Amino acid sequence: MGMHEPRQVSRRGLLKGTVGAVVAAAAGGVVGYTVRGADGRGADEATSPTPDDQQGGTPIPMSNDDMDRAAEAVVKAFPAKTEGTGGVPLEYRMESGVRVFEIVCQDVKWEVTPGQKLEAHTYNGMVPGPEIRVVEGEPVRVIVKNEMSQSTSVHWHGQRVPNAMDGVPFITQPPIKPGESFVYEFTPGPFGSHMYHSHHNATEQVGRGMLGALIVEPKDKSLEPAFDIDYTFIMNDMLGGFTINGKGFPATAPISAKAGQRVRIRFMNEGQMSHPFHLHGLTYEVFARDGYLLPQPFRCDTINVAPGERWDAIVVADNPGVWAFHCHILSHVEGPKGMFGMVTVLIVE
Ligand SMILES: [Cu+2]
Repeated sequence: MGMHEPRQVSRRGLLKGTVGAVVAAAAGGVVGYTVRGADGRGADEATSPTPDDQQGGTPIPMSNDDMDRAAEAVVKAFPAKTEGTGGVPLEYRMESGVRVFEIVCQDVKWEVTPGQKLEAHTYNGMVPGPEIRVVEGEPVRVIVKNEMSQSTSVHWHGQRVPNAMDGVPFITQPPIKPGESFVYEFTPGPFGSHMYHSHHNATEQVGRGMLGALIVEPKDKSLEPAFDIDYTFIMNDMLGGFTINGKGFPATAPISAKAGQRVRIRFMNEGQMSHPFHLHGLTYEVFARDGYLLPQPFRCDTINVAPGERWDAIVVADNPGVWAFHCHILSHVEGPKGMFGMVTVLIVE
């Protein structure tokens, strides 16, 4: 897909050294140009995604009316139906006081936007992998079976696990070869919003889907601020381009709240670029970074989420409407054919 097509190579050559997005007026209409790399990484960046021609460097000759029609059509298509939902809570069983989870690493086709079915590496066939929810201090066992054609491993990102459970091949364990299993055991902590992901051939394996949310609830729930609804946004920027929870706009999921509700949003970045998430019309109260409570929560409307980081915010739904909610690196979200990638909405009813 995308990044391997010759079209992309010529784009990179054409635009090498160009910075930012350019929309140039041309005789007889408007020619839209978009350039990846608004975050400074440049147009020849090798691992960068390009889900379709909306964000590459090829000039798209479009009349103004055509641009408006395309922008309207993609918004009207939202939320578009695609096969597969990621981040589904993972069931567990109790064995002698231990919460036991099972994960199978599988190669599947994953539909990122309608009709865009791509080769993915997954946990239990979904992107992101299933949400693992545990409680601080209550032991867990995760049995990982590898049914892929590549070796793999699982790293518990943000957890203070015993060294042998850290999931880094040749540093703490041998790789889990195809057909093999590995059993991870640890006692969760610190609490907060954490992640799990492959630590083997990770550019490809994490890029193509081997990531998930590891949510550690505090033993003492009063330590975290109160909330009514709990949403997780995991960002990635390889498989099918710029995604929230494994989907690109218009297939991203809208989130909603009733007036006055306190909405918790857990931002997690499993991608290779920073993604500053901007919420229209409302305010974040950011209270934790990487699970750790901030000494003083702060307010803002744009929170930069660097690769590997997690940020937790409360949004008080005090302004009714359908509010755009998106990464503010514009080449990750909007081009001449309208919005794509890391865009969703927060509906306040
Ligand atoms: Cu972004």
